[in-house]
Amino acid sequence: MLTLNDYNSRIKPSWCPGCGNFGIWGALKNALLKQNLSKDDVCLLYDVGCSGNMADFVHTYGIHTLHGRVISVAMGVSIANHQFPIVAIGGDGGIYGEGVEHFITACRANVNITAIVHNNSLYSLTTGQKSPLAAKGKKTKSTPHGVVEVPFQPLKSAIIHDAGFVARGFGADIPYLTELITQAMQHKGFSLVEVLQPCPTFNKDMSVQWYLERVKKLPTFDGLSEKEAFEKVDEAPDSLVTGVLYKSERPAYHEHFPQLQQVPLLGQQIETVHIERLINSFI
Ligand SMILES: Cc1ncc(C[n+]2csc(CCOP(=O)(O)OP(=O)(O)O)c2C)c(N)n1
Repeated sequence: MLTLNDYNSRIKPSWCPGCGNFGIWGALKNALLKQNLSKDDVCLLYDVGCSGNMADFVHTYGIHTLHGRVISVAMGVSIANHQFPIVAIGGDGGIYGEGVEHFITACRANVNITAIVHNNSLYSLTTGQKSPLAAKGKKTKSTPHGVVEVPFQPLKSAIIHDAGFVARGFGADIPYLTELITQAMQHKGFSLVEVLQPCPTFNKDMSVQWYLERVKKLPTFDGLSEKEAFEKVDEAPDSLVTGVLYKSERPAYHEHFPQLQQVPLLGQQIETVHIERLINSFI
């Protein structure tokens, strides 16, 4: 009989008191338990950041990757074994900044992974520089006169590129986030769960209270049309929509390859590779 404690490592979280990462950590473990996945039944991959530090606090199969690279490594794991539940965890800096090309590729490819993006609108591990989601004009350590660029639009980008499942949650609403992560993991194809999270240490003007006044839940888990989803997203920052914004039933990446229908790549008989012949073919 699995319990939540089975997912804990021996290391206690080192996040600041009040960090939104605690809620995401709790919801993720709830979602694993709800699906009856043991530590050997799932692979969690982590980016580098306060978010990625979760690698130390969770006890499952896992890989702590490089900054900005969690989605690309997760895609590789998925191509090797698309039947295995795979979750990529990272911050808005890593996934939407340095890793943005991998993010868009995963949406386009509809590769069978779930990405959980800890969105605190900042680089937190490196103590508070702007991220691609920092609002125009926001003063941060690296932008003392205010951010010049308009923010990246991850939810709209995921929808435009027809990702399988696009949702947004709030780190302080653990039961709702548990449901969103569970549904995302069950959905075939690329699933994005972006999570609004306060960073009480470096992003003081976006407190839990600030979020509580703005976060609005969608009434159902059915998903919206592209047009409706865009309209909801555009209500920010006065209203921050949470819930399942969009679902697409198009085939996942691996379903385009007949040779993967029966057995994943990992289980296939691969003929002996003559490495010299292979190298010579490139010369
Ligand atoms: C290739 C590379 N670039 C930059 C860094 C420095 N670095 C480490 S964490 C980080 C930002 C983390 O911000 P985010 O991804 O939003 O995660 P958070 O800490 O907010 O959870 C940066 C720039 C690095 N370690 N490696």
